[in-house]
Order: sequence, then C-alpha cells, then structure tokens
Amino acid sequence: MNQPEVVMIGLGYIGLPTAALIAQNEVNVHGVDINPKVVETINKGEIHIVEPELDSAVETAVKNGYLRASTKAVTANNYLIVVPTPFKGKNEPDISFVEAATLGIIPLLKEGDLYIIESTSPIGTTEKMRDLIYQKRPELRDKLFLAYCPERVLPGNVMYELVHNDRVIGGIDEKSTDKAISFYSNYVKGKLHRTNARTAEMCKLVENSSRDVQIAFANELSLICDKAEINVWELINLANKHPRVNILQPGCGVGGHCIAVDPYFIVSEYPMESKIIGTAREVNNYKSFWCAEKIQNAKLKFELEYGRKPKVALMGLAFKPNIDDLRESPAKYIVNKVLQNDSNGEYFIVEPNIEEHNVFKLTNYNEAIEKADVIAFLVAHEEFKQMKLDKDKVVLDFCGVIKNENI
Ligand code: SAJ
Repeated sequence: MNQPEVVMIGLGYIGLPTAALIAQNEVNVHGVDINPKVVETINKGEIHIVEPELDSAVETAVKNGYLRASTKAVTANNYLIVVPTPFKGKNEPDISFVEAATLGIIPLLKEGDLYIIESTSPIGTTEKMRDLIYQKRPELRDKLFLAYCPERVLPGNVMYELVHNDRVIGGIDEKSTDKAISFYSNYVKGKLHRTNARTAEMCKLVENSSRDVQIAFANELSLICDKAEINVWELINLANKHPRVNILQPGCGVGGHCIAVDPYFIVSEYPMESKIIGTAREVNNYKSFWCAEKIQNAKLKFELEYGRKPKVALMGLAFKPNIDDLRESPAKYIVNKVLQNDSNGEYFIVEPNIEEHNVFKLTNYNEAIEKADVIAFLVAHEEFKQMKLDKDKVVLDFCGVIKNENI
C-alpha cells in the first residue's frame, strides 16, 4: 500500500466502522490500535466487535488493500483520533488516551495535515491538543488544520448512520472547519454543520445529557406511579397524545458507554450550574437500585404467602433491547445485586441474544417463564413481548413488556 491518506487511531466501536467506510471509498486507510490482537484480527479481514454489516465492509476493505492496521501510527495527510475517554477518580473525564494518541502522531505531522478528534471529550480538549502540538512542533504553528467532530451513531445501526446522520464540525479556526468539512463531505450524505471546536465538544455532551434527562423524567414518573397505583405505560401513552408532549419510556436504568457517562463530563466541570443534568444521573442510577429492591420485596412477599422461596426469572442482561451488548448494563447490575443478597435462591437468568456467559448460567426464556413463580422483566427484548404469561405468576414489568389493552 502507498502512503495512506488517512490514519485512524483507535479501532473500536466507532473507529473501525469509520475506517471501513472511508476505505470503501477506495481511500487508503491505516488503522492504529494499541491492542495487537485487534490489529491481527483486522489484518485478517475479520472483526472483534458485533455490528451489523461491519464484517463484510472490513473483509472487502482489507482484501482490496485499502485498509490495514498496526500498533504504531504512520505518515498520512489526515489523522483521526477515535480513542476512549474514560473516567478517573470520581467521575472526572480522563483524556490521557487522546493525549497519548496525539503524542504518537506529533513527530509525523507536516504542513497542511488535518487532525480531527472524534472521541467524546471535555470542553476545551481540542484547544489543549492544539497547544500540545504547537509546543512540540512550533514551526508548524498555523500550518495545520485542527478540528473536533463527534460521532452520533446508534450501536446496531452504525454503518447506515455514519453516512446518513448530520454532523457537527468545529475547527479551532475557520480554515480548519473548512478543511474538516471538505474531508467529511467525501463520506457523509447527512448535512455538515459548522461551528467552533468548543461548541462541537459541548454539543456531543449535550445530546446525550438531553436524552439522559428525558429518560430520568420517565423513570421518575414510574416511581411516582408505582406509589400512586397508576399504570405508567398507559399514563405516558395518554400524555403523549398531546401535540407537544413526547415522554420517553421508563426502564430499569440507563446503560451503555455514552448516555450514562457523558453527562458527568459536564457535571464534573460545572457542578454548580448543572443541577438538572446531575440529578438526572442520580435518578437513573437510583432506578436500577429500586428495581433490585422491588425484586427482593416480591420474593419476601411470596415466601410469606406460600411458605416457600419462589423460583425467580430475571429476564434480560443487555443494556438495551434486542442487542447482545452487556457493557454498563443496568439489567446486569440488578441481576448481580439480587444474587448477592440471596446466593442459594433458585434463579433463571435469561438473555436470548447471547449463547453463554462467563458468570451466569443462562436459561432459555420459555423454560424460565414456565418454571418461575416470580418473573422480572429487565429488558424489553422482542422475544419477551410475544410471551403468554400464566395468571398465577408474580410479574414485575420494569420495561413495559406486557401489553395492556388500553395502551
Ligand atoms: N433508554 C430508556 N428509555 C428510553 C430510551 C432508552 O430507558 O426511552 C435506555 C436504554 O435501555 C439504554 C440507555 O437508555 O439503557 C441508552 O440507550 P439509547 O438507545 O438511548 O442510546 P445508546 O447509548 O445506544 O446511544 C446513544 C445515542 N445518543 C442519543 O440518542 C442522544 C447515539 O446517537 C450516540 O451516538 C451514542 O449514545 C454515543 O455513542 O454517544
């Protein structure tokens, strides 16, 4: 392969699909990942993550010679940073991976290169990286194009959304924004909206915080309705008949790597100002704890009534419906909590989207429903919605699986 046009640093859930998409356009892409196993897998034309259509895109890109990977960056004209930004300490964003990736390419940079951060980042990260780059390479000052462009794709639909979603692009100056827009316009059919780097960084955080706040509202309603003996699903459905009301669905908490995480990037820096954003996090975390408590209480009530311990079905482990992704899953947290409190109870743990789990023994969902006395729905998987439940079962529906005639 000739010198690549694009170097993609970080070959995870966003970096790899983006690399494959660019390579599909017959552009030479060099992927970089610190994990040698990931590099080896990709160079074989295979993938290490689950995402529809990604396998064939990577296989074709590698076979046709447009995509290859290594553990070290190489010279290119465009550098994309798509590495994780985890937490350190008490919910403080950790940009050390972005920093390390940037340090890795600084010696390779030359006049006219484009450097883009896609990783979710605290406000001011792009400016910090600009300062770092020019501190090490002062001769390049104002001769590079530096921008921030967050991704907003939904896991499970990444290959489509990468192309069709609108994107927000913020350069550290106008010419950087122009250059980044021109880069993405080769691959993206959605609209490309221009702004500055700080606004683009904040925009990503705000999108996920907005969804978190809206889910918290739905979860708060579910707590109130439980006490008030009102069916929350019916209530929300009716309220949503108002032309300007659109309440989301309650569940057993908020999971995944984004919505449950990104709001802390704002709260940790602006604690006095971000009251609603911080409280929403608390409400959504509390909802998972509350669900676990409800299961404990239902078990105790059953035992008092029938003089024996109930068999309990815990339905779902994924972080949201119809996926196999268990990362940061509230359902998994609830299952762990329930089992911790009662290690010798009889449980059926169900997750139809995975074959086996290294900690939990999984049971088929039909068998679990048939044998259990208490059934707790933790994730609204499609399979569960089709099930017929016997009237004598105790059912805890935390995610709206059971159809109600009025809904
Ligand atoms: N959830 C509810 N009730 C709802 C909707 C969702 O409880 O009505 C829960 C889900 O069960 C899940 C969590 O919220 O536990 C998050 O799921 P999600 O489908 O809302 O979002 P993610 O985490 O899969 O993807 C989000 C998306 N962001 C927004 O919708 C604003 C996606 O567009 C982002 O690209 C992604 O985060 C990311 O990478 O940041």
